[in-house]
Amino acid sequence: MNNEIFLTSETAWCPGCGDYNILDALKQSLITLGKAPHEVLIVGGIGQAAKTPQYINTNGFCGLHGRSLPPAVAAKIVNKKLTVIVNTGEGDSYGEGGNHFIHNIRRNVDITHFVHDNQIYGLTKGQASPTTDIGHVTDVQPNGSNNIPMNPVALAITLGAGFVARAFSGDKEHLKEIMVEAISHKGYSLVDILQPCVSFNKVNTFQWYNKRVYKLGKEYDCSNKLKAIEKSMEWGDKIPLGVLYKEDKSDFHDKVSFLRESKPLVDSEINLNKVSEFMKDFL
Ligand SMILES: Cc1ncc(C[n+]2csc(CCOP(=O)(O)OP(=O)(O)O)c2C)c(N)n1
Ligand code: SF4
Ligand SMILES: [Mg+2]
Repeated sequence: MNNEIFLTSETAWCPGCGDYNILDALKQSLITLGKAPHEVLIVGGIGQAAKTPQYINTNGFCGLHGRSLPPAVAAKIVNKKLTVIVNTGEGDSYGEGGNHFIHNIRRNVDITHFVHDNQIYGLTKGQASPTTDIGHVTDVQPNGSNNIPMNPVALAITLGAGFVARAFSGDKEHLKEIMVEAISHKGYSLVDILQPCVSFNKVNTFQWYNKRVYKLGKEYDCSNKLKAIEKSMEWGDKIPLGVLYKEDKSDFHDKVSFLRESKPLVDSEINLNKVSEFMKDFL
């Protein structure tokens, strides 16, 4: 299988945008895992990152802003054979979709969540997002953002997520390795991907991240939750990249016996007599 299999048309992203490497790494990780296009569903909400389903030749779904996780969860529940991957922005994931983010971690449905975190609302031209640092000046925050930025990786670990990682779109090979590991993980997996927006975020540039990011070494124990929380709090002069926390645990299908034992809906036989009987209740 080669890269061609996941090729699609041109994108509407700006030249130099950090989203390109994420799309490339996503395609390469699917090839590494031997996935065929029909076995994969990519889901987005609304935003620049959320356009990803339109730029890759797999099944795709774009929902509403902040509502990328519910359709992804629904698709996985009715078809456990499908590899379901959400690709969307940090505004979509942690802002308007914040409630879904929190409760989805608690449910632990086996989906992968790649957040293109550019610390800005890209599509709507540069307003502060949930991860914008304090003091960051934008057109609508002329005195600098004064809200405390969210720390999605620390939040996910404390909520009980079984796979939490951080990657950087400027290091495509490392990003691909993390993506492969995240997709292979059973249960919800989060990868917060630092993604420069070259048009509307003039602070958090490729150079800004390059100066700060470093990879977690072999000595780092990603099964130690307290250490992982401590590591996930690191931000500023030093930003760790890699799998911060990993734990095998029961996923949603394991916990619901009907789902565990039944076939995907698409492979189930449909008894039209029973459907007609059921429909009579609505007449
Ligand atoms: C329900 C709803 N609320 C708000 C918007 C406006 N809106 C569209 S994209 C967006 C923010 C996008 O930021 P992010 O999710 O970080 O994605 P990016 O464009 O940065 O990749 C907003 C607020 C919308 N389209 N629909
Ligand atoms: S506005 Fe920013 S996030 Fe959107 S395509 Fe351009 S560089 Fe990328
Ligand atoms: Mg954004």
